[in-house]
This record gives sequence, C-alpha cells and structure tokens, in this order.
Amino acid sequence: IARAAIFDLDGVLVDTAVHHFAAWRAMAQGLGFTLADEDEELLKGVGRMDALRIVLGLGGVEVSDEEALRLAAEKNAQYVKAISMLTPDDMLPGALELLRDLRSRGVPTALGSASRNAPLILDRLGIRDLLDVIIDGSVVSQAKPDPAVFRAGAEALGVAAEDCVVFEDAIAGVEAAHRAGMTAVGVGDATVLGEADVVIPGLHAAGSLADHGITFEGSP
Ligand code: G16
Ligand code: MG
Repeated sequence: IARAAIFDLDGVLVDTAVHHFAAWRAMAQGLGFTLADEDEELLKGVGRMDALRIVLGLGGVEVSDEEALRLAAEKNAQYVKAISMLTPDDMLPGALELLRDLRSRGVPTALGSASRNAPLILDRLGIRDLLDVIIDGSVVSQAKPDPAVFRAGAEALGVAAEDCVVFEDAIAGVEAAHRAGMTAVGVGDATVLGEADVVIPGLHAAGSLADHGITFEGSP
C-alpha cells in the first residue's frame, strides 16, 4: 500500500511532449538535419541541455558551448510560445480526476519534472493547488535518469521512498524512479516502458492499478 504519488508532468499530466519534439525538430531543421519519429523517446524526461546534446549528436553537429546555449534558448522560446496557449482542456484524460481523487482521500502528491517551464504549465492548466509539492528543473538540476528529482519530492512530502509511486512516460523517468527505490508506473506504451513495474495506457486507467497490487492509503 503506497502512501504518496509523484507525477511526471510532460506526457503524464499534459501532452506537452509533442511541443517539445516539434521545437527540437525545428531546431534540427535549421541546422540542416532531420529528426526521425523514433528519436522522440530519447528526449523524453531528459533535461534541456542534455536533450540538446542528444539532438546535436543525432545530427553529427558540433557547436561551441556558447552556441549550444543560444540553440537551447531558441528551442525554449518556440516551446514557451506553444505552451503559453495551453488551457485546462489540454490535460490528458483521467489526470484531473486522479489528482482530485487522491486529494479527497488525503494522499499526498508531488510533481517531479525535469522541466524549468513546469510552473507556467501548471498555471495554464490551473492545477498548481492540486499538488502538495512541486519539484521541477529549477529546484533540482540533475536530470533523469538521476533519481534526485523524485528523492527531493519524497523528502519534501516526508514519505519514505518505498512508499512512493511514480507515474512516468519516459524510459529515463522509470529508471530514475527505480534508482530512487520507488514503484514505477509507466504511462503509455508497454513495449517502450517495459522496465516499469506496471504500465497503463493513461491515467484514465489508474483504477486498474489495484489489480496489480498498487493502492494508496490516505489520511482523510
Ligand atoms: C520534460 C520533458 C523533456 C524536456 C525536459 C526539460 O521532462 O520530458 O523532454 O527536455 O522536461 O524541459 P524544459 O526545457 O522545459 O526545462 P518531464 O520530466 O516533465 O517529462
Ligand atoms: Mg515526461
């Protein structure tokens, strides 16, 4: 029986992964190469500068540190433009319902995201108050698969790692959860997230977790 839930943001609560990838694609195009559809998985959950290095590596492009910062800023500007138009309707199916259900049952929740844009997104979606603790890329600099972001979430909630369940859509995030000593629920494609303890297609299917022995105990 778990005592806390930690949520990744991009790809779990909201479908911003598509905007991240569109911005990386545009950057690659500008540098003269094309990203393939399957490259997206490599970038999910990975911090901004690490993701940039991966993209440049895919294109075989080498740049100075200064140019790397400029490219990352340019990518981010396009991404921020896209997420500035998010509305509460852009939450993924079941996300709002699950957050509300956990809140009503007194189960503490945290955000564990690599993104430095998390506060903007939470405000656009209007769900900041449904998360007890917010750990994002501005709080923790080590990127997933480093477990730091999830450890910080558990610590701030005052819940032991083994009592936390992490919801993640990224391979790097599932690995981070396991390295933190937590249960990892993969959200998305079971063939991609095979390392997770359980995989559900989306948070709308969170009710089926009980069949896999994952339940939450709150203190209402
Ligand atoms: C997210 C995305 C990654 C992105 C990272 C950094 O992590 O999945 O693709 O590179 O944040 O985002 P930003 O450039 O906005 O700081 P998560 O952990 O929310 O999935
Ligand atoms: Mg994610």
